[in-house]
Amino acid sequence: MQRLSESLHRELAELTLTLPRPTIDVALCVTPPASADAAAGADRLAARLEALVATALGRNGFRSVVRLGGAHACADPPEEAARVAEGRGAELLVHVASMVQHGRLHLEGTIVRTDRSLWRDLVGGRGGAMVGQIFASARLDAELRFYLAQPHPPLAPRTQSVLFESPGPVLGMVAGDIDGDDMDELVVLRRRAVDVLTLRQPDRRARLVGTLPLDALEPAVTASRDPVGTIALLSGADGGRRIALRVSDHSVGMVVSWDGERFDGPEPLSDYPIDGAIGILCGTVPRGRNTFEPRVVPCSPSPAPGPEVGAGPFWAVSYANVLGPDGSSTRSVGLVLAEARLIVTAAGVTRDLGPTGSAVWVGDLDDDGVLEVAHSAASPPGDPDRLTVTTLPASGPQDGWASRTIAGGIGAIAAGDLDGDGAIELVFAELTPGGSRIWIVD
Ligand SMILES: [Ca+2]
Ligand SMILES: [Ca+2]
Ligand SMILES: [Ca+2]
Repeated sequence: MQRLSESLHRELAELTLTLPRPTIDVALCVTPPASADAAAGADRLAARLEALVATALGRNGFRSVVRLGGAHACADPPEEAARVAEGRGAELLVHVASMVQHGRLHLEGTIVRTDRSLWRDLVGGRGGAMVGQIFASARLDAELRFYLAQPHPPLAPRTQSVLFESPGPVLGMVAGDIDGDDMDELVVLRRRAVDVLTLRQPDRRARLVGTLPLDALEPAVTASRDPVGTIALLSGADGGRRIALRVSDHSVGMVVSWDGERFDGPEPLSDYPIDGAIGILCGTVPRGRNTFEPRVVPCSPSPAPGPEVGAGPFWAVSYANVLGPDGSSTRSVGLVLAEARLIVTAAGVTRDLGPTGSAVWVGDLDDDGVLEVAHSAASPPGDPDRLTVTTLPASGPQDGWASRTIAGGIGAIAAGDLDGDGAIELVFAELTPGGSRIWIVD
């Protein structure tokens, strides 16, 4: 819902630029998706979407928003509803249809004028004519699935296959929509480059669509050192996402962006970026070490202290805001301590999940509002490894599933809806003698 709200706000902000004056009275009607008709949630969803659009209209200076109230008032064609809207004193009608397709909720709004004289005098023509359109779309998260009575994707995967062979060791991976096309990309950090991969229908083959060489920008870590590297997505107020990364203690951190065709940047960033979802947080590595100090800090130039993440140095950390069916958000942290124990804090409760490898990811894999923790095995570096997923409801850890055992160690884990079907895929990088093998479980 938050995503939809931000998306609507941006669309309406553009639309207001084209209006003769922004402070006008509008009427609003929203039709729930046909798939919600059978569910008890259809009316609640329509009311929720109306509230969402009304908030976005209010934020954009529309003077008063009259809700026409439910599907019966949102008649097709919009000319009918425009007459009702005019009777309620509105100059414009925002007529929104919603539909569920490929695991996403789409909103399509037509903005039509009524026959109120002032508006007609300004732009001419008859009531019912379209003056603008708005579009918004969001993946079905736990909240939308609850309202729409849509089933959750299965948690346990059916297949495990190689997605991509990457040259050199992978230091970190993140998945997210970095170019704003509503599809998640996979961003892979190597010692000397960062790659953008896409996985698109219909063939669902991984495609390397961009590579930014890092050698030209900064000296990369020498092969003899144990590399330390981190990568995080920073979410901006405009809904855009930038990539923050650092490959070694010999380099500096940087922020770059990707527009779908090329990289832009870099801007410098202090320390090692480790999270951009709950705040732009950095970790620090003392010189000569390869574990992080126990405190994370807001990335430079902000001077404020950050949250404590644990009692001692750590290998890796993963943050998530898990959305519940009621729209509430719960912060979760997964932490791999230097002594190789996995510590997870969710809803204010901290649990020790026992021995672990150095790779960790936390989040809601199946959009049911309950946290999952994915981590590598507590095996010595270079030994065979496997990925384990544990579900962590308030009552305590529950067994999830484990991947097939692979020959090399797992260096990084990421998750996102890479193929655009609405369900999240989990990917992990296996370090091999010649480079890295990126696996996908689906
Ligand atoms: Ca994208
Ligand atoms: Ca879950
Ligand atoms: Ca998917």
